[in-house]
Amino acid sequence: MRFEELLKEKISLLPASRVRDAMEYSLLAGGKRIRPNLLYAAVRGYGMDETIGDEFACAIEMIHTYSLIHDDLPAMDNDDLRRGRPTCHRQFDEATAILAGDGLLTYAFETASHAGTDPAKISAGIRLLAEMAGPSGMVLGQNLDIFEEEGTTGWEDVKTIQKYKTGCLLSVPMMTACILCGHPEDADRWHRIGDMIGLAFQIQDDIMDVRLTPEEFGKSTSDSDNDKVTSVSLFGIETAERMMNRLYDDAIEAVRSFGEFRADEIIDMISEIRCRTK
Ligand code: GRG
Repeated sequence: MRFEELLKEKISLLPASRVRDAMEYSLLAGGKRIRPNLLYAAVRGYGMDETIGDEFACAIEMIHTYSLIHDDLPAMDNDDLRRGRPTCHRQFDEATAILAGDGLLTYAFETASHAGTDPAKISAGIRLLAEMAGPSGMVLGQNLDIFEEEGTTGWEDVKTIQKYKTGCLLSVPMMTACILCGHPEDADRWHRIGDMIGLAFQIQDDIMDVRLTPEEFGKSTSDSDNDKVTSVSLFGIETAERMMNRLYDDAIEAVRSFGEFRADEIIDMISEIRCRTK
């Protein structure tokens, strides 16, 4: 609730325009807010007040939303449904959707730069966010997914794509939290944990893509329609489910073995993500 208000407030600071309306339409469309919630849970796990993560939590959700808007475009997945509503380019038009994605991406960094903490931490957080979202991270994953797809035949290829496309943005909340809380030495461990959660999350997406209708899923179930190579197409649903459970178990075990960190809340969150139905 507080986070929804925070996002609304950030958008309200922008001048009124069609692109602002489109940014707001997609950002406030009721996403699950997994990434900001992971960031807040990690900040609290370090014993700090969650509000120190506000600007970065908003920034990460803006970047996530931009990636969904652009992924849905005709030049990419050409999807009609997202977060249970028409995709941004269907609701507005293609040019506006491109601008809304661009606007969210750039505004994310502006927002993060306003975090009320030590400038060295802000700069490290911004650098991390750019690395994880950009051409060494999520953008690379999307590139591999779109252009290497014909050569993608095996699980190792699929895992590499998902590590970048999904894992990076699921690692960044905990990595950012450890930077903001003064524990940058934990970043690599969180990265490995985020990768496990990202792969488990993607396998779960693959399973839901074949099990659910677009209405139940809240987005187009396009992977199975497009004959994409996924965990389910390679191994079948039962094996994919076992792999997913193993990854979530391993991620929980890795969080539990953190020394000074209060792990309960992050573990509860991972368990909630594991039980998600959309
Ligand atoms: C366009 C650079 C660029 C990247 C796109 C996010 C992405 C990369 C593609 C979307 C397709 C996809 C299935 C990605 C992997 C799983 C994923 C990120 C699902 C959506 O995340 P949720 O379930 O969504 O957290 P909500 O709507 O709840 O925020």
